[in-house]
Amino acid sequence: MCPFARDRCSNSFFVVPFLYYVMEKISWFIWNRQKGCHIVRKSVKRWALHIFLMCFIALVHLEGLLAQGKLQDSRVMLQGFYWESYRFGHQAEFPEIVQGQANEGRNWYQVVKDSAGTIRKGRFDLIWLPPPAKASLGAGYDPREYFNLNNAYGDTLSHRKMLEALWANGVEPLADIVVNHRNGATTWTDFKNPDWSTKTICSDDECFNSVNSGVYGLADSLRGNLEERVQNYDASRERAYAYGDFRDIDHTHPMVQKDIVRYLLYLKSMGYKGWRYDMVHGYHAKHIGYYNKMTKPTFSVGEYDWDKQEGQRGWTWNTATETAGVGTAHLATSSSVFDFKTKDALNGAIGYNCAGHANYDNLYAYDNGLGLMGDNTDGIAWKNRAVTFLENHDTGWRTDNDGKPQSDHQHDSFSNDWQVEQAYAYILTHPGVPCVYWKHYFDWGKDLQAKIGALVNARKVAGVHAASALNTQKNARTAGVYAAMVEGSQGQLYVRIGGDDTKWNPSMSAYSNYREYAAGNGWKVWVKLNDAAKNTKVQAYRLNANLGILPKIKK
Ligand SMILES: [Ca+2]
Ligand SMILES: [Ca+2]
Repeated sequence: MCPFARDRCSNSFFVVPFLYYVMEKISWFIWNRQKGCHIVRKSVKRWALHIFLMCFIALVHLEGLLAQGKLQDSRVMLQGFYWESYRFGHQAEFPEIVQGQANEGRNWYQVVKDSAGTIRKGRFDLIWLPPPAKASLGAGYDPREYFNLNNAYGDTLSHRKMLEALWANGVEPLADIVVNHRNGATTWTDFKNPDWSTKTICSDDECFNSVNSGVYGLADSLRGNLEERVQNYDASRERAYAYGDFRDIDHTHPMVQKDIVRYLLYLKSMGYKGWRYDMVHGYHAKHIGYYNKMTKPTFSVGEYDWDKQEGQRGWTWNTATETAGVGTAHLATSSSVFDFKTKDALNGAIGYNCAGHANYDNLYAYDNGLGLMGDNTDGIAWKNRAVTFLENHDTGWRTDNDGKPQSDHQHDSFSNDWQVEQAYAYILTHPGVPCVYWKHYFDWGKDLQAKIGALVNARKVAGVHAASALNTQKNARTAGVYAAMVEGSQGQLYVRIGGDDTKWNPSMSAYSNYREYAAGNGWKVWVKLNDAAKNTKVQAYRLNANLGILPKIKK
């Protein structure tokens, strides 16, 4: 779709002034050669201006087409926080982040800012950051003021400085957009900044049926519409999800739509490039299409109901900002969605739920991958829009404010040994856009950090992307391990999970001229590049360039 590589497109605002500069120089050259010929200089100057304007319009249009990220996306994401991150810097309330871990005083935005160089070296392209709006002292999923970016993770200044550091290190920041629901400023429904009336609350919200809410039994005329019908894309539910903890927002209300677009544009001016939408089963997919069309994120991903893969497909399809495409092409302007099923399948095969006995045979499934990234329903390559991951802030071990584990979060989905290594060896070599969890990369030891880094490097060197073709290896299956050849744009990547080289290595499937790129506890990855000269040694993929200068903050 885009005639340029992504990096060049995203730098168009530098390319265009450069073209103008070149034309200016040419006009100077002509003027100097024909001294005094102001007519020639003027005419060349006019042409330069015309070309400048044409390029500007064309490139702005291309930026728009790139919204949500192109198909065959080759970017890799990092989740830039975990459940306890908001406690950083709040020493009075949280002397310890968790039991035994002192609260050193830096707020979370400072922690991320200080880590920006390491994120770049890990070759991450995208970072999903926590909800940016003012909320209660917690993880931020009860937004109170959208136009106040001073929150539990840090004040507005440290917020901005973190985004600057990420741009300087070539990492695109994604904001966590919580707009299914809102919290009042002081009561259930007194929305401030922006100020919204009860008419923006879905009429079936719990507040209208709760005697202590202050709006119990409020007249229908003062409420919003019912939660929208979504059966056309998710047969498992009649209407969008209503969240019991906070006020469900009516996205059909014009003021809501207008203010959400304003909020997203404000975040863009702050330095965010894209969106991670929270709880998107809570309102109709078409609103995501509208918000994305109006704000042109470079990447968009939604958290749809975890075990509803059919609903995830339907939601993704209905978020498209342009609906002209047929089949997989329709997804070109769609949002991505988190692939919870792949996480669950890996957990059952090589994670906590396998009870210490890996079942590599389960990784073969239907020989097309797992979960949404292995889904080809209706002949569509859904993997293009699947964001794979192993853990997030809502899953695995996590604690209450007293630092003790929550009752339903007593263990991680993958332990810090062969389990997490082998699971990353899977998602970082397979289709989908992989998302690495902060704790795994930064807090689980230098050895795991280096292994994740080597896997990301191998993926990028081979040119593996979200839609890469997957070729599972039958001889490895017979030997009791998992192996696959994944087709990248620059060559072939081979991965074995389980056992050792005697069980499977690429030569056993008659592959040759490959080189080992990464290895760990019961897994190995090799790459063979199309450019044979590059197979003489392990290649290091280039590090991302600076993203430029941040825009002015505009509310
Ligand atoms: Ca509610
Ligand atoms: Ca809702």
